Amino acid sequence: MEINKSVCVVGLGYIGLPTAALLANRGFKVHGVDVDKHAVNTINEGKIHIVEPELDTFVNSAVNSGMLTANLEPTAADIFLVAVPTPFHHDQLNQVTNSPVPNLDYVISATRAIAPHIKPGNLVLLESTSPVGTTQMMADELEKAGVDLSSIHVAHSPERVLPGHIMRELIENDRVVGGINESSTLAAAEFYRSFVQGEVLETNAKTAEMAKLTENAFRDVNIAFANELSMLSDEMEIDVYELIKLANHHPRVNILQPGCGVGGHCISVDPWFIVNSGNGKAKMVEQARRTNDYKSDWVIEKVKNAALQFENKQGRPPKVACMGLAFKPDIDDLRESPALRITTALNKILDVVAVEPNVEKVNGLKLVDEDTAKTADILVYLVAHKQFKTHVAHDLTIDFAGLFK
Ligand code: SAJ
Repeated sequence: MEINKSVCVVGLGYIGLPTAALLANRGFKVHGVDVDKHAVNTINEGKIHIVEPELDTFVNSAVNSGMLTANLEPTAADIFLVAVPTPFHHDQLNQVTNSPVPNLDYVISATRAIAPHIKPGNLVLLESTSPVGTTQMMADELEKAGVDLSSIHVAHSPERVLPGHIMRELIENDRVVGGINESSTLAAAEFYRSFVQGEVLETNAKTAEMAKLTENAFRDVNIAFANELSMLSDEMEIDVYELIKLANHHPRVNILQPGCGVGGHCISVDPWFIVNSGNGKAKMVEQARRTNDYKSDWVIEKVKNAALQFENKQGRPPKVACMGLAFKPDIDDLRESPALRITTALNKILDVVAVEPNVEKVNGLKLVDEDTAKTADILVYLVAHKQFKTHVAHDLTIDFAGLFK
């Protein structure tokens, strides 16, 4: 079905590429843009540069039908959809809240790149998870570049899809849309209703931005509670998995699972956006972030202690295998990964090899296959990848991934 509308998707990563491929399969003519030449070439061959179930089929059919092309530069279109990273500045702290400062450089450069192509009647969408006020900042940036804001629509619709389930969730999830004014909200809602099966909920840009940050902060707080319980249970010699399972039998209790920390570009980053603009009021959100980060330090200490005990007993330092480096099971994404941080830290002080079935190489680490890893003295399970589910724990297995619960 040809919809006769064109979309320029800026950023062909974990959100932009699935969205571009989905839109192309739904009849939109899609001009994808990325600064990464390798990504552009791979997509134009009908292939993908990231791991995500079903994405290859969508991209392949979109490229073969001619409805999706990948490019290095934007072009004129009816709709512009920006899905670029919004990380934080690793080297800057907010003076008031002592929290990381969001880095909006990619949003600004994407906005500047599309500005010359914008025409009256266009709809500009920001999908990147962003601090409150970013959509308005984007509109201001367009105005500075000479775009007449009264002739276009600008709105935020945060992506909410879960890596590993992106293609299904892009269609099925409810969507929040918020414009910089009423007509922008309506134009954005109409666009999303054309391909989303879930409900499309209308609000303003600031509330839409905060809604997304709130969802991820909620999950971070809940996981921090689980991680705190895991450290308390260790003190009390209680099995935390049994504890949570029992507590979750209560009809109004739903505690998430402890792990080796919280990673990924979303949950481990977005709550800081709230802290950064919260003027000291986001105390619980901040503590959750710190607790989840601390859990990784605690894991490092546990492994160091186990290694010390081994050395005291055996008279030689142990060989340690870290199992899993991705930020969560069955993906290849290493962004803000606690498992990678833990393994890198341990690698500096111990004899470490690592297993990551979804990645071919990681600078500075010795990657080995599962069988080689199993010959190590201490096995540290950090991520519950499906490949590890048949493994058997031995005396010197330390499981932070809940595989052997
Ligand atoms: N984790 C735990 N225990 C749990 C669940 C997760 O330790 O019980 C850890 C994971 O191992 C991982 C981190 O939390 O390190 C985040 O994983 P996740 O699966 O909770 O979430 P993400 O980051 O993959 O995706 C989240 C989702 N947000 C919510 O569930 C509220 C997704 O819907 C968002 O679209 C995505 O962030 C995003 O892009 O913001």
